[in-house]
Amino acid sequence: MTRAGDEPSRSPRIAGHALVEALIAQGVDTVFGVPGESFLAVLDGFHEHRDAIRFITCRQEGGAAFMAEAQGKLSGRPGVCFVTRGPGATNASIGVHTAFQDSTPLVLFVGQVASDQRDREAFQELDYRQFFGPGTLGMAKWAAEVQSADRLPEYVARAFHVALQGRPGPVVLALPEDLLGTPTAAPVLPRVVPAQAWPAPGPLRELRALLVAAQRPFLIAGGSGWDAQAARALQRFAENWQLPVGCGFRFQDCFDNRHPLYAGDVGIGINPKLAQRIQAADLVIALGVRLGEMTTGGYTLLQAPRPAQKLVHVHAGPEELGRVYAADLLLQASVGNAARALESLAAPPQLAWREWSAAAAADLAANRVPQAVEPLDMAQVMLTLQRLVPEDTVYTNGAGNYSGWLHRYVQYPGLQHHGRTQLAPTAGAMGYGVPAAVAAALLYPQRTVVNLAGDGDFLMTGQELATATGHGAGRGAGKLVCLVVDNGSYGTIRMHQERGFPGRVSGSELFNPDFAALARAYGWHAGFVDRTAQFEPALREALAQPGPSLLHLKLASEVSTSRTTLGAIRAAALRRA
Ligand SMILES: Cc1ncc(C[n+]2csc(CCOP(=O)(O)OP(=O)(O)O)c2C)c(N)n1
Repeated sequence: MTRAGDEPSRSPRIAGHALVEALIAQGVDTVFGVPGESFLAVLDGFHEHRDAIRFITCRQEGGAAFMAEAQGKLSGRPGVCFVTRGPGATNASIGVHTAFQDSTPLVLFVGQVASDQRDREAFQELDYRQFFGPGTLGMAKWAAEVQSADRLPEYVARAFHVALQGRPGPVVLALPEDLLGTPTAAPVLPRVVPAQAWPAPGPLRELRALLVAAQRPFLIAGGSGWDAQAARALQRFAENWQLPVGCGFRFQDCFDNRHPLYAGDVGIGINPKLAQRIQAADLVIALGVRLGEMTTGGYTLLQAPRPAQKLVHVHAGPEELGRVYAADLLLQASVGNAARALESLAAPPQLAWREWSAAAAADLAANRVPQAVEPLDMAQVMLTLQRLVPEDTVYTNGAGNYSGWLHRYVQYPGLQHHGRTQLAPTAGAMGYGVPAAVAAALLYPQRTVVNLAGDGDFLMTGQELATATGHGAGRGAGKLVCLVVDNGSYGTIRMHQERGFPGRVSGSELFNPDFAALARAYGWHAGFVDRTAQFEPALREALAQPGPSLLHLKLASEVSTSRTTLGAIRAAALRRA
């Protein structure tokens, strides 16, 4: 929509405006970014169309790219981020890498030097095709530089197709500065509907035969591309066949964690009983999930490259099928189409593994019983948290041992109920949780959003608290709460040090600010908690605020993970030495 008013209007239409119109045609109503003089014509397009689309100004491009990544996860459509050339693009690269490893659709637009300055190493010049790939393993699926103003809609449409089709992921489009100011009459193209592969009947019959012959099957679900219908179909498939279901690392919301067939999360800090069960399975069906290092316990739950179990891998990306494992059956299909096809597979009246599935559920229940920890018990904190916040709360985190409490004790509802409720980086990118929470709060103001961050993790992107305040995040019906777990160290690294170099602390200690005072300086409500009993009243007070809140949780530095202490890790390492 073009706004008429007392401002000078631009005529003729320039490519920077055409780009914003192309985004609106794709259904984008919010983009995240940090401005640069390289894309002023696009910023002017956002001004022109401000009734239809908003530009959320962030404080660092890493934060902006994480916000767009979270947008991609939550909406299932590409998140959109705008950054300037060289320094802006390199800052944003963490979000591109995270989107790649999480298979999240994302389009990063980067201002580029003017065409007549290319290849001179002009100011902040970078070759984005070299920097982002796709030859660079694990960055962009496609990186391109728009070649003409009239072809801009073609590039945008292709970017959306590439981001969404097959294994979803990030795309980078560089925008030469001169091109953005060039007039163009190119029409916008329609909203992209991704092409999706269906599983063929023959392999489905084979899959059914493998299931019928199994004694101890196990299903691991995960990856991107899930929607409510797919999650419902997965649940019915699991119910029809009474299959125990684990969720791949940080895809914990694709199966309802409260369901009797849920067996736990298959990731870092896995329940040892669950790891044993997967190793003892005679058939593993991996649905939608990559068989990456975290989901395979470092390629030990399934021995690489030839697992002891029979393996069926279903994935939308042909490049994932057979990447590591010599599977017994490979199906290339989108997760939605695959789940619907699996749901229609008729199960025999007698199933050999009912006790096996019940035992998996019992192991999970036992794993959720906390051991008492003094003076601040993070397990109780998680249980209290989930009791007090609404069921559709979105939980976010970055990387660090602290996230283990979230994954172990919070029960994510299946995404058929409230869409995605877990925003967490498979790539283990520290600093993800705060921007992801800010994005979720801005995109869904009626939803409560809780970020759990480590003290190391939090300060990587903590400046985005200002973005939240500036754009009114957490001021709607939903609350925005950040919980900072302060153990005075990069605790995960300290843990690894104690395992490999016991007692020799090096480079892992932290000086911390007063997190509550810092949050107040950003206009947030803040509180401090160092005992379990203080948490419930502090959280109630936070949830009663009209705006966002931060609670500084001071943890004893001796507490290392949800299962053990530094002292115990050190003692075990010394015994081994
Ligand atoms: C951006 C980034 N830098 C470094 C690392 C390596 N790393 C993984 S966990 C971790 C420490 C996390 O510390 P903190 O957030 O305090 O959580 P804790 O482990 O103490 O619970 C580090 C440095 C990483 N994963 N991501």
